[in-house]
Amino acid sequence: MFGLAAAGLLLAGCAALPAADRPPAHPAPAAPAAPPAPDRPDATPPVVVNRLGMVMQRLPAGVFTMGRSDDVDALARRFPGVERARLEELGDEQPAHEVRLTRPFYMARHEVTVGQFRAFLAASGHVPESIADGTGAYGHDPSRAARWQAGGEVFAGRDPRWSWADPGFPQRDDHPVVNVTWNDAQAMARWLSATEGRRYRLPTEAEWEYACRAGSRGDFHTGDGAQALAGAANVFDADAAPHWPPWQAQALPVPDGHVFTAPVGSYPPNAFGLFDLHGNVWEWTADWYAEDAYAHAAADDPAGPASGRVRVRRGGSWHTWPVYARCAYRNVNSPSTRYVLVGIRLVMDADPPGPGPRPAGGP
Ligand SMILES: [Ca+2]
Ligand SMILES: [Ca+2]
Repeated sequence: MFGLAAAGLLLAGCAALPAADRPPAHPAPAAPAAPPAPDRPDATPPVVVNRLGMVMQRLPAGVFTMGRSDDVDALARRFPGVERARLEELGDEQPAHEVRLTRPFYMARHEVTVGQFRAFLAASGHVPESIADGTGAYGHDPSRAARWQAGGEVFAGRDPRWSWADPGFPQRDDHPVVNVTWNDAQAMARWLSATEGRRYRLPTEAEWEYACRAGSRGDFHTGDGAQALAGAANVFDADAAPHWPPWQAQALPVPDGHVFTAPVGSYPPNAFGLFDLHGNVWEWTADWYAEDAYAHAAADDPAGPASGRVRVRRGGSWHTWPVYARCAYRNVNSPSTRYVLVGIRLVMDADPPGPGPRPAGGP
């Protein structure tokens, strides 16, 4: 019945159209095939490499389940060494909910490297926040690590002796940059947007988790439980544990080859072709944090709360326990935080650029 009625309405609608808008009474002859346009580059190629050498990987639009689907008991079975009270604090990962990202977008295959950040500073004149405000950053002080007991500050700082260029452990140009603030990330995205003619920005939380999962549903893109990270990520591991003995029980039980940061791309990529979403350095996202954000999130392209005090970072780091390197885990910092575990990964809009570059992100 409904179908017939709807068809009648459609026919009535057709009849009312002005002649120019009516469907043709007979099939129109096929239009000649449009000639190829060799002078117009594809606006959305699979990969774009920018002037800093960042390889931007095109990710498809899609639907995924954001957040953790199961309860604390199930999580405790997968992470038996973690105190129950810690697992019970993870309510902000729920409720799991379906999210639709309606547009394709590009994400950098790798975290921003030390070399890329240095090139950005040289070309843009940007002064990193830790230097501009004179308070410095954090660093690894081996003598402090030896005295450290769980509960205190693990790293030394803030101190002007530490910065993005020196976090107190060796880093080459292909290591991920650390001690960079959310505001530094915004500045980098703004500069790239202005110079590349494409809109660069930080990923939303939803985009980050979608990218991390790459179609998987478990704790990690490689599966469930800490063991799934063996050979797959740089986290707090068997080689790092002797440097921070109180955390020994939480370490990945096998060596991952790196006590501190690893060169980006040292482990296999996920199904989207992205590296190091788990571990190496935490990655800033665009979103303000709210503990109950998922209860109020839009189903399409959620962008987090309209305001807040702290921004979300994701993915864990070289010093992070496996349980906190899961795709679903959410952590936060103020936008001016600089730390030895926190870095940057940028995304780029796939939409064809408009008449001029648009501003990147919020304030
Ligand atoms: Ca490690
Ligand atoms: Ca990472």
